[in-house]
Amino acid sequence: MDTPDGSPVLRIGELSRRLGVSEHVLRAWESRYGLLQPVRSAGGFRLYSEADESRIRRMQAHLARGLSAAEAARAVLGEDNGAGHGRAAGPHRAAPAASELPGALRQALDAFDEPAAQAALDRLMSDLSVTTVLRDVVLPYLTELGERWESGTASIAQEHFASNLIRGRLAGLARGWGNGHGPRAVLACPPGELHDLALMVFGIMLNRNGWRIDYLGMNTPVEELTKTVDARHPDLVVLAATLPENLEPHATQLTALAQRSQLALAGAGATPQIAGAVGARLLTGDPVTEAENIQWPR
Ligand code: B12
Repeated sequence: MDTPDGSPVLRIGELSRRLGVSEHVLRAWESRYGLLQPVRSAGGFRLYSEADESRIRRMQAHLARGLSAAEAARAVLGEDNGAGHGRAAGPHRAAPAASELPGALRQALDAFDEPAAQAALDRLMSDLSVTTVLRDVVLPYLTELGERWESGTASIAQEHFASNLIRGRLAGLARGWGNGHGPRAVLACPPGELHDLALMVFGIMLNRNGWRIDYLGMNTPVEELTKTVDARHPDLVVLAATLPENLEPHATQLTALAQRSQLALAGAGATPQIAGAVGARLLTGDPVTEAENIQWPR
């Protein structure tokens, strides 16, 4: 079968095999960025054209050059429009202002301009989904901030100002995450660990998938975590650490904890060695993706 412009059509499985991109990711790029524009078969299946395949190949090339997913998608759609492929702006089209907003956010945060930073975040939140803002703007921004801090191009004050402002916004998104009837997750950082922003992002996304969150946050004594697990009977416990030295001294207690509840370790400090030693699952991906991949208990 052919599309109206005469190009051959593919089912999603075939497209996925040709491109080496999972069906899950292809669907996400379709719904999030409008990169795929399938036609429907008589039986209602989505059918993809060579133009769709070309857009995904260009998306892959942009990602390989280091663009974020949102930037890469915008570049691909911009190329199509520039080349006269002119597609109508649909509901999935990335908002034009969105790609400039991360720059505006960075500038505002660097200048200690709280109202401008909040306004940039407000606009990002209204133009894009929470998932996209967290995964494609907030997390990359934090990583870049750390690199600038390390290289001396961002001061400690700028880093503190920015991370506190972002933490406030995350706390807003987290509000009510203990409500509901879904499975329960206890989230904490081990003693000495103050990096909890990624853990908050993980909790926000997990809650959006129906989980209830008991958030203990940074610097939690392992005995307290264990008591909480005994009292709350969570379906999952996630401990996040950026620094391995904050997990290693607690291996014995964590081994006992992993026998009481499903335990997962995450963050740069969670090594395969420590996870293997204590019998915990290791979450190696970013917090948004890992939260999307956590299955509900049966
Ligand atoms: C904000 C920040 C702080 C804030 C934290 C505020 C808060 N409430 O979290 C404050 C000011 C407290 C802080 C303090 C310090 N920090 Co700091 N900090 C950062 C910064 C800029 C962002 C951290 C962050 O949230 N990143 C976002 C996450 C998503 O990125 P990531 O950590 O790379 O995580 C990846 C994965 O590991 C995974 N992941 C991480 N956590 C989790 C959790 C879950 C559940 C999942 C699924 C996945 C996951 O997702 C990411 C991939 O997408 C980073 C820079 C950076 N590169 O991250 C430095 C950074 C982490 N800090 C660093 C350092 C050195 C420190 C200090 C030791 C500085 C000092 N001398 O005092 C202290 C230590 C504090 C402590 N005892 O914990 C170093 C760590 C280097 C190292 N590995 O040894 C970094 C990398 C900066 C740098 N480039 O040097 N910091």
